[in-house]
Amino acid sequence: MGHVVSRLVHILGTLKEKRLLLLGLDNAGKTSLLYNLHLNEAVGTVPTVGFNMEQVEYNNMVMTIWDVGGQAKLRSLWRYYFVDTDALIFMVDSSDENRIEEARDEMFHVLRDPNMDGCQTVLIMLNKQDVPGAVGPGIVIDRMGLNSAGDNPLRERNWYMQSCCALTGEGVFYGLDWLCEALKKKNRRGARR
Ligand SMILES: Nc1nc2c(ncn2[C@@H]2O[C@H](COP(=O)(O)OP(=O)(O)OP(=O)(O)O)[C@@H](O)[C@H]2O)c(=O)[nH]1
Ligand SMILES: [Mg+2]
Repeated sequence: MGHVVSRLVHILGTLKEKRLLLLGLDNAGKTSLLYNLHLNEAVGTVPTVGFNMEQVEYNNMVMTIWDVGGQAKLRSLWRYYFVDTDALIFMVDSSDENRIEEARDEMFHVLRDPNMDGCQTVLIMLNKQDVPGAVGPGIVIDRMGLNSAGDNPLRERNWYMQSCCALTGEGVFYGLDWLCEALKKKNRRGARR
C-alpha cells in the first residue's frame, strides 16, 4: 500500500512540475515571452547575458522556464541547461528572414545533444508576427526543413509551431495549451509503463 501511495505521489508530482528550456537566436523575443507569461504584460528588455528563470502556473501545471541569452558568443553555454529538460521552446523571429537557416542549425544542434534525448516535446514559437512582412509558418517550416525525411532530430519528437507576438501575447496561450497537453499525454504514457 505504501508503495502504491508513494508511486501515486511520484506520478502526480511529475504531472505538475515541468522544466522548460527557452532558446533561440538573440533578439528573437525570448525574454519578452517569459515576462509576458509571468507578468501578463509587455516589459522592456535588454539582451540577456546569462539567464532568466521564472515559474509560471498554467493549466494545473507548474512550469519552470529557463530563458538563456541567445547571442552567438553565449550559445556554447546553452548545453549547461539541457539536463532534465521536459520540453524545449525554441523561438524564431519571423521578421528576420535572413537568419531562419541559422535558427534551424542552432535548434537541430541542441536537439542532437545526448543530454536532450529525454526532451521529446518541442514547441517552436514563430514570434513577431505583428511586424509587416513577417513570414508565416508554412514558409518557415519549409525553409527550416522541419518535415524533411533526412537526418532530422524532430522526426521522432512531438513538435508544433505556433505563430505569436510576445509583446501583445497573441497566440502565446495557444502554444502553451499545446505544450501542456503534450506533456500530460507523455506523462500518461510514462505512467502506464
Ligand atoms: N514587434 C515585435 N517586437 C518584439 C516581439 N517580441 C520581442 N520583440 C522585441 O524584440 C527585441 C528583443 O526581444 P528580447 O525578448 O530581448 O529578445 P531575446 O530573445 O531575449 O534576446 P537575447 O536575450 O539577446 O537572446 C526587443 O526590442 C523586444 O521588444 C514581438 O512579438 N513583436
Ligand atoms: Mg533575452
